[in-house]
Amino acid sequence: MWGYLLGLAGVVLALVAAGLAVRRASSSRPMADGGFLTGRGTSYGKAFGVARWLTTLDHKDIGLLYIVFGVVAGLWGGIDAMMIRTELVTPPADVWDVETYNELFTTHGITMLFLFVTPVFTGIANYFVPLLVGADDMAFPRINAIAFWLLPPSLLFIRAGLVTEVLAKVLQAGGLVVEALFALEPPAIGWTMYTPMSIEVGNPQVDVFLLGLHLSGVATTMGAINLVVTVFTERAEDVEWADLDIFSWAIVTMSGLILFAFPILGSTLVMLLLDRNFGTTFFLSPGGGPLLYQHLFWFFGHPEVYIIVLPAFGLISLILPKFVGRRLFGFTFVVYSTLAIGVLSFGVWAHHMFTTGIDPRIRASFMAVSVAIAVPSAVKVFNWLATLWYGRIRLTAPVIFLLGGISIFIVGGVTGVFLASIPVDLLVHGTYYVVGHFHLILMGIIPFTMFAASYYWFPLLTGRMYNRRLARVQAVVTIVGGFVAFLPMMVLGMEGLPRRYAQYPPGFTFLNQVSTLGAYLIGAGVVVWLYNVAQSLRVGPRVEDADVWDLKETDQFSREWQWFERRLEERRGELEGDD
Ligand code: HEM
Ligand SMILES: [Cu+2]
Repeated sequence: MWGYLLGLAGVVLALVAAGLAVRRASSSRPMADGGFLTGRGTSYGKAFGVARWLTTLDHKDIGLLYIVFGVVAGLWGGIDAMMIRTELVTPPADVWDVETYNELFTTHGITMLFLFVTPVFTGIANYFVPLLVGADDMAFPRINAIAFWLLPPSLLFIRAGLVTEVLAKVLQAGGLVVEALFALEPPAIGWTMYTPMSIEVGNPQVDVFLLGLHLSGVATTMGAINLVVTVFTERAEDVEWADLDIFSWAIVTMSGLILFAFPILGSTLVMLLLDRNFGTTFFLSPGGGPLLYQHLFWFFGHPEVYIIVLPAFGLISLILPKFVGRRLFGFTFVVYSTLAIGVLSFGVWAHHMFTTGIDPRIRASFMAVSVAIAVPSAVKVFNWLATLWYGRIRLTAPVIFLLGGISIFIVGGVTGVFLASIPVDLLVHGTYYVVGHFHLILMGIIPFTMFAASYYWFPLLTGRMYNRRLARVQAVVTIVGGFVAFLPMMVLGMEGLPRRYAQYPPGFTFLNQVSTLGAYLIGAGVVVWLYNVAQSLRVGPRVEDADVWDLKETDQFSREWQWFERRLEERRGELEGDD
């Protein structure tokens, strides 16, 4: 088992090293300072084709790699979600068996949080933060590449169970039986990996999974350090802190949270691995017990929630004003509320533990902070609404997505305040109410702002325009799907349906079917998005004028668009030169 793992890790490292060596060899400009990019411009010699993507150090290329990787992982996690909801169409566990169901919600949760959201936002940050702050590239281009290339192996480790099973069956069909490949089954321990279950489960894939998760944490931390250093040290001279755009503020705060939260996750995972394999008792009763695990996990886990929503808030605050023709209302308040959320998010972890029997006095103070953290979130909502007020709203696809996202966020946020109140939590803990609440927020705000950003920046990213009508249709379908999928869950939860069950009493059938219908609508929306992106990449009309959204009119033609304009002009110059 361990030999197999070490071998795999060795291959991965060798590939990364080889990639960097090729990169170094093909780089026409030696970097004597060990990879710290100085001087202007990043137009050092680029390789072509596949080699270019494998060896690139350009923040824009790496940003795109992150985004593509995250989308692929998100599709995989989304398929899990569709499979979960398909199972729940009928009361008995008849579509997939109970074990498969448990594996599905485990891999769905983990994949969405660690391999979809974080990489996509890191990718957007990689592409745009340097442009927005006027930096030539990220502070450490090489670390940037390494951080990205750790992700594909961590995805494989985390999801190895399914991959190895398919591989094993293919080999078996060819007459070759590899026992080791059959030994790995997808983990079924929930994304929170609560002890003692996660320690006692024999499945060796759990160890591979924990290592993969650890690896993704290392990658995320490296990326975060790079983003913080970039904003602090690589800003152009004319970009003071007061001029820093709202998205970069959000990214700096997110990265700061990562630096404090992910090391805790890493340590916890190592302790878990030690308990599983080397007889330690960190999380067994003679040692710290399962409660210690939960404290450590949620000390990481709650900030993680904000790690993934802060960039979404940042994108809303950045994009919304562009289509309203007004500056963001109360810019400084939005910045301060971002920072406040960042700090407070470390003080609320025990609201995930209200029902574990911790001291009621401690519990009450966690309730107070949990309710208090709603204030800076509400500040943001009020600022968005004030921005919309008196604005000339243009109903483009990005705006429809943002409006849908804000509305869903309001519902999800308000239901969260109830959840933060101990008496309510005692009632609905572990029910579908919780699933409904966090999906309204996670689904409503994260993919929605990603879709909005993908349309808003599509011309800049690809030089082409997308199909606007199709995009608006997609926005409406996805928003409707979001409400239809997750509002019924709130009701199911209040009626007492527990989460994580593959089967349920027939009385809950109707609402479950409605919820599944909503999920399929979201799935259809994603397919439409993929189609639109693929088609527009091929045949979308070329963008000639960088001011696609008439931003000059309202004095919001920000740095990334100015960069795009320069680039279009350079292209044009080159073309004319050719004639
Ligand atoms: C079409 C979209 C989605 C659907 C239909 C969906 C559906 C579900 C369902 C039915 C569960 C299982 C609940 C249970 O039995 O406890 C679940 C769990 C979960 N989902 Fe989603 N989901 C979607 C999108 C997302 C997104 C975008 C994220 C994160 C950004 C996410 C994160 C999670 C997490 C963390 C869990 C917890 C797993 C657990 O209970 O251990 N989901 N989802
Ligand atoms: Cu929390």
